[in-house]
Amino acid sequence: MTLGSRLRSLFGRPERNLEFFEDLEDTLIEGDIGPAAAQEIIEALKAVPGAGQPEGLPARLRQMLAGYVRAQPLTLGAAKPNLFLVLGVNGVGKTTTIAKMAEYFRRTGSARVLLAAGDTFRAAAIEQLSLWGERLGIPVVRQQSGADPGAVIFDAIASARAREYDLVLADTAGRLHNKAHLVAELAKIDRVARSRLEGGTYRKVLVIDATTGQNALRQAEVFHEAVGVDSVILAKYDSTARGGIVVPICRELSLPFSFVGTGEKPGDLVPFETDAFLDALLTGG
Ligand SMILES: Nc1nc2c(ncn2[C@@H]2O[C@H](COP(=O)(O)OP(=O)(O)OP(=O)(O)O)[C@@H](O)[C@H]2O)c(=O)[nH]1
Ligand SMILES: [Mg+2]
Repeated sequence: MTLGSRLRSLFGRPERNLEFFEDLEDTLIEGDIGPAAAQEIIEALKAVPGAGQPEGLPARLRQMLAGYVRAQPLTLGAAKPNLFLVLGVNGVGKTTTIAKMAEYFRRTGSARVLLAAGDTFRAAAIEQLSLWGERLGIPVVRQQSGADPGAVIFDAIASARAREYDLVLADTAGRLHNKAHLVAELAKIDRVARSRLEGGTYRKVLVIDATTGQNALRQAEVFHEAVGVDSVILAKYDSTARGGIVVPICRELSLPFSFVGTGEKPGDLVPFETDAFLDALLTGG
């Protein structure tokens, strides 16, 4: 059951007693809101005058959740090229999200976009990105499988500068199971990126999969600690309305969300907006 449908049945109960608040807390925790936020919310809701009355609590709950959620658009600076380095564990939707972002920035900002095949590790990752490039008519800077991802991104920045591209979207491999290696590799890419960009906006963008729940918080912690994440994208917020994990990521790590992925096609990416997110979270399903 989705958080939305569970909340609907809870709020349909006539009583606002201890049991109601306990069940509400459990429901929020099971909805990935996290125990700390759930507890804060319950305390605050109980303290609302007339909390025993059936009315008013859904709106107050929504208001509290809105207070945790941070939305911040990803935007391009005037200096070229800008670089968005796309991070995340295997299968969350990095490569697809890159294709969608390319399409988004081209459509909304007339940006000239270049893709960098920085996932040189997974078999077929370079081909997958190249295929997106062909479909969208967007060039892809690539080297052979197994190449140094830092070198690929170095090349991509040089190429973007020479050809006056606005934005480089760089793919990376998501090897969370080998944390030491991941940290070392990302630190190296990060050094290359910072040393090669001349004033362009550089953002490290983490993709999480809305359907994975609590695990996504752990992923965000690991990547944030490793290289410092600037922005998070919530992918796969279409099939289920599971997305409560946004709350602890914003609350505990102070990270903002920039986009929501809502499907597998290039157009299936929209800017993250708190109201739309909460509509889907609280009333979806
Ligand atoms: N429904 C849905 N599917 C998505 C979304 N984003 C990505 N996918 C699908 O999720 C699967 C994995 O996407 P990829 O983009 O290959 O993920 P990745 O993180 O690059 O994966 P690796 O390269 O293996 O680490 C693909 O089947 C995508 O089509 C989304 O927003 N909604
Ligand atoms: Mg990929």
